Amino acid sequence: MKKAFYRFAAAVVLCGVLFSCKKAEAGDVRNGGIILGFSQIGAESAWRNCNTRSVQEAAEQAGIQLVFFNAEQKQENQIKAIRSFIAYQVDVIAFVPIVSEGWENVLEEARDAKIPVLICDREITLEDQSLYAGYLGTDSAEEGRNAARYLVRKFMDPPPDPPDSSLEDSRGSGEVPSRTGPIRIVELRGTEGSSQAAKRAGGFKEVIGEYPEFRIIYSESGDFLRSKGYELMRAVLDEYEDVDVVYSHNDSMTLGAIDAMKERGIRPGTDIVIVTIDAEQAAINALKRGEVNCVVECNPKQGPDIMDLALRLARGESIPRISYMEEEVFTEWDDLSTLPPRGY
Ligand code: GYE
Repeated sequence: MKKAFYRFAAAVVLCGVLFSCKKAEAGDVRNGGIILGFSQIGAESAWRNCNTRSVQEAAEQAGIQLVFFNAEQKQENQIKAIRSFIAYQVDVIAFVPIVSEGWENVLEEARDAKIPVLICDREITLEDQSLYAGYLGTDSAEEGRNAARYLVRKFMDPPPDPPDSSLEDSRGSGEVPSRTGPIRIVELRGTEGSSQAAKRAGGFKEVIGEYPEFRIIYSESGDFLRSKGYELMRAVLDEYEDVDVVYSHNDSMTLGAIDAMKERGIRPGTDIVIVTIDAEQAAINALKRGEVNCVVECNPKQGPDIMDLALRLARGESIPRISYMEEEVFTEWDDLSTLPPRGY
């Protein structure tokens, strides 16, 4: 009963927020005076929190009235939020689809209300592609390919040991763990049904599948959560004697997996090679300590680009169908001393 009351209260607050915002006059569009409805999926990782901050700060910078709704990892909450944005007739709707499927009906309602929609971060699967104006985010398939390319280099063609022995002290020896038989890979996948999980797995397999020496012995979803990364890694270490590699779809799960390894006296980054995606500060710090071997960047700082695209849509301009963020790959062989703070 209490929960229902709190949910109702939250809805009342949300409506209050929506109706307290003054509907911008069309003439305000030129100086950014538009109203943008933004549905965020939650706060599941440091990456997500940085993504949220980037959107909120960029909206303020651009003078855009932001109606922001956190869906707490539930698609139905995102659909409710989008319907609220339509009811209030915001100028533009932007959202991060927590999963790829199940958006047709609400996007048809947005189209009927003549409100343009921008898809952010995660991708969406639709028969009628005209239901949204464009996508801004990261190339998850390429992130998966880059993770695999690192492993190919690590196990097939490792660079010579660094001439500066101090580098070895500060990080993993760079040694390739001795083993017999296939290179056994454990994959910690992201949220089931999300485009990131599907594309990071697909891109990875596309490259690693070219090399019979590699074998994925275990692949489960940790839902991008540190706690689940820890649980899955404990289960893996109970079940499998020899794990050579952990490929994790995000740093939060990687940090949980490292906790589980350390509990068993396993040296992350040395006994088990670790490749992770996001490039949170904690993962870069682990890379510097030699506890992680490769960090593939997934750039969360999408706010300024989202606002630019939203303003163009509000002016009735067309936008690119796909816009990707710039991203890098950091490995144990790189000089990380000049890397600026990650900010997440
Ligand atoms: O990798 C993860 C977050 O959608 C790219 O979602 C994002 C992913 C990111 O939970 O940390």
